Amino acid sequence: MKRRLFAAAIGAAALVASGSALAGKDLDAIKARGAVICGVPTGIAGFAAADSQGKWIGLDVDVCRAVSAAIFGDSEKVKYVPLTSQQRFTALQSGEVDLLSNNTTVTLQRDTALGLDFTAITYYDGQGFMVPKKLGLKSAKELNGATVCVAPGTTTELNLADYFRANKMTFKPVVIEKVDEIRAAFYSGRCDVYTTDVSSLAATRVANTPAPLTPDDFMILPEIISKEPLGPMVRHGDNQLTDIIRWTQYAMLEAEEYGITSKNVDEMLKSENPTIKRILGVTPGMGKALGVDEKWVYTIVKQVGNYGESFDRHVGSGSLLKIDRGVNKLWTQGGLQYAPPIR
Ligand SMILES: N[C@@H](CCC(=O)N[C@@H](CS)C(=O)NCC(=O)O)C(=O)O
Repeated sequence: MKRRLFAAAIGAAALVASGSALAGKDLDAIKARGAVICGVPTGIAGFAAADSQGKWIGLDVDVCRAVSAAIFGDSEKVKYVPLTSQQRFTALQSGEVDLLSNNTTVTLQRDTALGLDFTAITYYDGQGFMVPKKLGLKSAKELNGATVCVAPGTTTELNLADYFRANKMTFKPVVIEKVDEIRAAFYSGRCDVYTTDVSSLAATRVANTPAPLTPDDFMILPEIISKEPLGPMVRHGDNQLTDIIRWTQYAMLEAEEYGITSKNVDEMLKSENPTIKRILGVTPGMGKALGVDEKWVYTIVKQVGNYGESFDRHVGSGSLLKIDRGVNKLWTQGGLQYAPPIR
């Protein structure tokens, strides 16, 4: 009996010790500072771009806002740091930002070799090619010998080389770090082709085509040459912060799945559905488990919206981009967006 008690005491001590080791310094620093510092792209319409008042808007921005809502009960406690693809990992490693919400593709090497972790996939993307229609191309297989604009430090660069090699074609890369300068090079005709994630190509075509050219002068070729699952990244070592960011994404998906929107979330507090009661904290427990307020999902949905609302508003049917939800539909509608249960 005595021995069993002793073993139980050691077990409890180990739990406490590991608990405090896992609730790490990054979350503490965020709380002490009173703001989340979020690394975002320098400007991709619909995903992360500052408006004329300097307010950051977009699907990637909503990830930061939702994390802020979960931690502070207020989606506006965010500082945005615009980063190029080349700068992003160093900025996170050095502690300049707390997280990246920066159209970053999950890959094995990034997850293992950088001292960084991915949380959840916020957008399933793929790499494509944009060309002027006047070139009269129908397929990426016709790009032999093309001059291709591409950003450094990206999966894009690697896939581009693989694709051309696999198809026995050659290309001349024009590698430019700043997205503004890539666009300028492409639109001035310095490159025949611009390659990156198709979401960014769609955004660039709609929002950045300089007059007198129009978006209709350009097309995205049909081939999608890679998988680009995009998601937020954090540093290794603060598992509680990682959990909060991961479950913030799942919360936005769960809310959509259960029909909870920014418009009806107050009504939904009265729902008899046990799952909805748990999600919204009417039945407590989930917030405590995550180390945030029980109303965390309520606050995220009220202030930011569910995933579908955010998608439609910024990049989908309610936006200029009009990107089809495609594989980013919920799994219940034939898509890949699937959140584990909040329970
Ligand atoms: N998803 C790819 C490509 C990411 C990428 O190239 N992002 C660029 C342009 S779409 C970017 O965010 N640039 C930020 C900027 O320069 O504003 C990756 O993770 O390597």
